Amino acid sequence: KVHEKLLLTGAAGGLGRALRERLKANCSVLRLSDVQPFGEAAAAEEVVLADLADAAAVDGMVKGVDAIVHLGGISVEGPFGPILQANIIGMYNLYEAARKHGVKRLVFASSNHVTGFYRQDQTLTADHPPRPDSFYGLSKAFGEDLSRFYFDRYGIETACVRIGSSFPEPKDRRMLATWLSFNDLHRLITACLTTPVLGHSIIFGMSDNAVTWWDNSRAHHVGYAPQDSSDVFREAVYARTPQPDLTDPAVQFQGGAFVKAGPFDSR
Ligand code: NAI
Ligand code: 15L
Repeated sequence: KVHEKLLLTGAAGGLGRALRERLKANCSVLRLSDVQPFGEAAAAEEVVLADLADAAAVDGMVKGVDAIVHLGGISVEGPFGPILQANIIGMYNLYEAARKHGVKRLVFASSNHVTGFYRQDQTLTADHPPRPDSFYGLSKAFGEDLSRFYFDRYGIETACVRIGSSFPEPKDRRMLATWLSFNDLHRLITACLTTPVLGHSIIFGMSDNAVTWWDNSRAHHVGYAPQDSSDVFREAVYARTPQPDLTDPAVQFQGGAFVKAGPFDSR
């Protein structure tokens, strides 16, 4: 086991639940955290409930771990207030705690919505500037910059994984390009946690899909080799979904429906 104690935030969420068993192979003890209760700790597990917006709670959550997989936060578009608390102030609290407690490596669940306003006929590398499609995407862009600052200033390494769409199966035509299987997600996180020199890396979280908008050539040092592909679902997805309307922004842009969300009157 490479890590003694690994912290997984967002453990009650969709990806947290998918990774709970898988990540046991990566560490001796898996500390699970979320703001909402999700049951008891099993053997070789710890459970710590914490709101990411609460600095003292986050400090306690981080103390004693040697690496962090950070999935916690608001995972969809919505009013700015909750995103500010969980994703922006939450990232600051997490990295301050990591700095104080000597955590040297994190994997941050960033999102394809950092670059959601690029068109679907553009292929991006990690060198393309962000073009967030939402308050949510903006908060992930902030998280990428914040983690880069903590690397440049304090040497804390982070992999910003711009997850595409990680669900059991691709749900629509867009997800044929963006799909990331749970097993590939685990492979990617494992690669980020174990590669000798990670630095501050941005990597697109996708399976080996034939249609893709992203090029991971800036991240060969991570050593991620996807083994799944959305291609096996293509026929079924085409059969159950309508012909795309090419004038629809959700079809033109990589972010899909996120590019049309809002506006939100309340904060
Ligand atoms: P999810 O919404 O199912 O899980 C997120 C978890 O974070 C929830 O259990 C929620 O209770 C927790 N959380 C929210 N606010 C919190 C706070 N203030 N303090 C502590 N915990 C809080 O989302 P999912 O799908 O599991 O995604 C996990 C991460 O991956 C998220 O950061 C999301 O933005 C990112 N991501 C996921 C993608 C996907 O396809 N599933 C795609 C791109 C990014
Ligand atoms: C995300 O960032 C969301 O967390 C997830 O729920 C999906 O909407 C995904 O992006 C996507 O773009 O499909």
